[in-house]
Amino acid sequence: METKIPKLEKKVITVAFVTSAVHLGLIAYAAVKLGITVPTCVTNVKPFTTGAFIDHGQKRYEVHVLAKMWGFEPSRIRVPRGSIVDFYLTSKDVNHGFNIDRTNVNLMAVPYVVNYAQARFETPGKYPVICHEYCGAGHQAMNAMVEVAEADQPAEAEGIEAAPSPSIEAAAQPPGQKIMQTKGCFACHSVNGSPGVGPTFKGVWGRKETLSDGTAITVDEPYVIESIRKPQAKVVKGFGPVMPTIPMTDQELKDIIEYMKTIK
Ligand code: HEC
Ligand SMILES: [Cu+2]
Repeated sequence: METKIPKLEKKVITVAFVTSAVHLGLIAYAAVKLGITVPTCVTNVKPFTTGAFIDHGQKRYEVHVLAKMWGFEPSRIRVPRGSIVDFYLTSKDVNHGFNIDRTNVNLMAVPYVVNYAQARFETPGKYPVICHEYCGAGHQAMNAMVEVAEADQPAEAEGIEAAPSPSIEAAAQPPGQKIMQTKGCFACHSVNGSPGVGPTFKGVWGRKETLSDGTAITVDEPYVIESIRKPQAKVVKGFGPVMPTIPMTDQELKDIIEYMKTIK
């Protein structure tokens, strides 16, 4: 027996086909004729920590925009008219927005994620960039500028901070200091001589210390190791036996000792 499709159902099927065909047609039209691209989260670009402006020649530019509280890196770029600019966007801290006036570029800057959009700039003029995602006290002042110049003017970018070289960064914060920060040691120990729950680490290395039982010791490696592994074994006079036993690997202990030697 033949099954007959009811008339109404045929209508519904036709309408559904026609609407989706129109929909797909419009998407194709927007992409091909209007040059609208969908913002994309790219996974083949590693999140970066500084802004960059790269001239690929032939009016093709690549901009790495780093959004941060409360500004953009670069804060201003200038490209000649007719340029095609690839914007890669990430955030250094919290979520920010990135909207370039009079373009289709409207992205979110998300930490650890790189988003991408492309813009073609045909008309000379200023294209203000704003953060359109509330990001804290300085949000309303968070902006940048894209300037489109006449074709014969050179491209340039401003406001890109030089990346601290790894060696300078490492010198600025020794591993031991980092460990003490993450383990919460500085909650009780200062490094500038100011009093705290525990003795200050300023000048701690080689310091003569009197313990609660009256014996005198010198702060050296075995004593520091014992102080950290068994905080209550020797208690410095004038302080309570309140230091917690904080788990620590041998390497972490070593790094801490190296750092403590340097706190003068
Ligand atoms: C809750 C507070 C507290 C925290 C957190 C703490 N300490 Fe202490 N620490 C003390 C107190 C109080 C003393 C002094 C009494 C004693 O010797 O136990 C002390 C003593 C020491 C001493 C001996 C210092 C001297 O002058 O003789 C060392 C070394 C030390 N702590 C290292 C650390 C390290 C490293 C950490 C982090 C992993 C840490 N402490 C975290 C309270 C703390
Ligand atoms: Cu904002």
